[in-house]
Amino acid sequence: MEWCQSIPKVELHAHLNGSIRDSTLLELARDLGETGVLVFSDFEHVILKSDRSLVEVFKLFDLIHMVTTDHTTISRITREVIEDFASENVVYIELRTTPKKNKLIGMSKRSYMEAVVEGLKSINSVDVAFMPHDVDTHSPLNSLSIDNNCNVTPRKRIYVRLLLSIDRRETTEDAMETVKLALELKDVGVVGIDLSGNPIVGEWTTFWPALQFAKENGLAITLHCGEVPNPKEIQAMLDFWPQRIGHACFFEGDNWEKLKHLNIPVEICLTSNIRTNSISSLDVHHFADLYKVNHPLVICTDDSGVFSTSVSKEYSLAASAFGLGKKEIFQLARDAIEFIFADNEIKKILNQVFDSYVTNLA
Ligand code: 6MZ
Repeated sequence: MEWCQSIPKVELHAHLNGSIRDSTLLELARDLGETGVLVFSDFEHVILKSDRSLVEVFKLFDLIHMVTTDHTTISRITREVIEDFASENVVYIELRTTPKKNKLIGMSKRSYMEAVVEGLKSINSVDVAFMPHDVDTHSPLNSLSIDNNCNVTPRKRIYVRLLLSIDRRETTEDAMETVKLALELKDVGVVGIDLSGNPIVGEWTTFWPALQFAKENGLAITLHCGEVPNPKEIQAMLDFWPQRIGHACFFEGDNWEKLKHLNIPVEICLTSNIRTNSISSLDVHHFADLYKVNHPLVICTDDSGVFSTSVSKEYSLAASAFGLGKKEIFQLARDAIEFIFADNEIKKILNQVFDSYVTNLA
């Protein structure tokens, strides 16, 4: 686990509101409890529960969203989530979040995203490079920081890109609004679109026009795909040919073969799949089959807060469950660079980061 923490890592499937620290959630809920908006003890009970079905997870998200409604909180959780990933040596993250509207507090999808960007700008404990032009101005490797006692320590650097999520509860118009916003926010590091939300809600045909529009306009797409058994939808999603998919738990027959044939990278979220009972145990997890045939894979957290996990824990779990050694784990972490949505310049930088880790060990 310690070793998994020490290596550089790439996180490509992390939902902002699923990655909040428990301590922050409880603090926010306590504040709202005091104003009578919610009953704190009910909230505390749900937050600290460790095993949840997929249905319960989505009820929990509704609760989380109740306490993270305002702009200031969105900026705060963005800051904390990025600090947490950077602290375990995640060197590149694509953080995804669903832009939300709330007329009561004057929040639009755009102002929600501006709050996310404010959160990124407010981080000073680590170097955060999220604007596309940051690439030219930063050296790829850790910089140095000097404290009041003149101690020099390397400062961690994390490259951040954003994915805007379409929630499966949304209409075609809502989805289109998110895609247009993503196009407008490319200059602050938005690189793609995610389709997520409760997999038993909504129809693929509702989201297709917006996703197609996104694709035509150069945004990369990742879809939550096969989180529940729905072969028709899985087939339609594969026909759409997204750049990546998340989960892929309930693939069978032709769809499974097609996934392999198309070589679409899969974002694997081990703890999430087990905790939501999508997969009964790691012994039967599809990671093993895909890994065996060299299918492109990336290990991710999904919701590090909700599932009490971290990227390091997920790698450590993969190592023990599938018998992978340090060499294989390091390669797995490094291979993820190929599947990021940011441009080749960033890929080059990330390769240097991994190279320098190896050089420093030698
Ligand atoms: C599908 C998920 C998810 O967008 O408010 N989300 N969607 N499957 C999952 N696996 C368990 N985990 C999270 O983050 C929370 C939202 O992300 C999606 C859900 O829509 C959830 O409401 P944001 O930052």
